[in-house]
Amino acid sequence: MGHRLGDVSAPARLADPDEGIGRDELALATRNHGLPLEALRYDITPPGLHYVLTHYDIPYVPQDEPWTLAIGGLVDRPLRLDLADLRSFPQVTTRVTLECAGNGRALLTPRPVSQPWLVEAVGTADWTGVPLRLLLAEAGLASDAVDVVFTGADHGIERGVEQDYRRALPVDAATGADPEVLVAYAMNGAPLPPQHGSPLRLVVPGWYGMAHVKWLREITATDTPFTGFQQAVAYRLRQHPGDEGDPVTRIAPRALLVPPGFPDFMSRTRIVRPGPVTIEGRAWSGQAPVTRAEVSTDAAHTWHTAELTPDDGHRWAWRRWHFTWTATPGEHVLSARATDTEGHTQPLEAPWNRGGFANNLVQRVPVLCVAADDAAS
Ligand SMILES: Nc1nc2c(c(=O)[nH]1)N[C@H]1C(S)=C(S)[C@@H](COP(=O)(O)O)O[C@H]1N2
Ligand SMILES: [Mo]
Repeated sequence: MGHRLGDVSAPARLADPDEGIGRDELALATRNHGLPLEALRYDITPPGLHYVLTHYDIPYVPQDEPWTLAIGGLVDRPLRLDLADLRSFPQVTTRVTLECAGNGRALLTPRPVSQPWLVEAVGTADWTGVPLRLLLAEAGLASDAVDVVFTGADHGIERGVEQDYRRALPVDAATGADPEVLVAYAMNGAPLPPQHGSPLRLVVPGWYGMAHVKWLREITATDTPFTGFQQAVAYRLRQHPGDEGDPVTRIAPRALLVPPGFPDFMSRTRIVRPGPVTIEGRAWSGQAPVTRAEVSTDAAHTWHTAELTPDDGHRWAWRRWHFTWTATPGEHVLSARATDTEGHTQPLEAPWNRGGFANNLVQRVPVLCVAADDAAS
């Protein structure tokens, strides 16, 4: 490992002021698809509509191939567990809204050149697996462990550094009971699909996607903070290349609209008819439970309280909200905003950092209201 094919100290590139999305970004965007926003209607995202992000290749793991999860490092009893071993532990199912930390990146100016998400890097699933804290207890986690490192089976190069996909959690987060981190073997009651980490992945409720290591094959406890690429170089909030930057952790609040009406093919502008229009969407926050969703129907952002569906106990999943708008002929901009119990909410100016992480800018949805009689036939 660590074979150098470039310069890791070279920062990721920012696009020039008028530079369009490049072929390299397009190549990533075709592999890593988003949630079609109309699928925000479902409580649980149907198979295939959940967003996908994979840095390197999806490992080829035939269904009948044996898989071993190794648990080692600073533990009293290193373990090697196959899927049957994992199924013998208590099983927990948690509904979790997963969002990529890079969601919103392509809306930034200047644009960090990477996976160019607009707002659609999100999805919700019921994940089933073993609580990580039980596995670490079984292995006898040492009291001086500070980080728990998770290694995926995928391998690639990032800014010249060859590596396995690796991320760590601080011991407190790894052993916590609320949220409870899962080593998951099922998604929506079925074995994990290849693109979502078959046969095993980590699920860290409330945290941005990078923490949920897919194709999980190794868990290692360490007595020093993990300094791998995805921890110390990527996923930090930096204004300048030399900044140490705070680590990206929990999901900032966000609300999105189910696109109202119907779209214009190229511009994606939404067309609605005059009169009452139900505006609905989802709101979530990994920082604290969402308590408020608001809607604005004017460009000046006058906020109106939307109705949140009653809390159904799925703390780590998005909540539905709805609002009735009386549409009048002409052009409009619709927005929504989520606020959580700790008062975190969404900004009207994009929070910029070099990686384009955690941009939870309020969404703006252009809508054209026309009577059916006036519509082109
Ligand atoms: N092994 C591995 N795990 C990974 C990744 C990866 O590239 N390799 N990508 C991470 C990122 S950045 C995100 S956003 C989520 C995406 O999970 P999904 O594809 O199941 O939606 O997986 C995370 N886990
Ligand atoms: Mo991500």
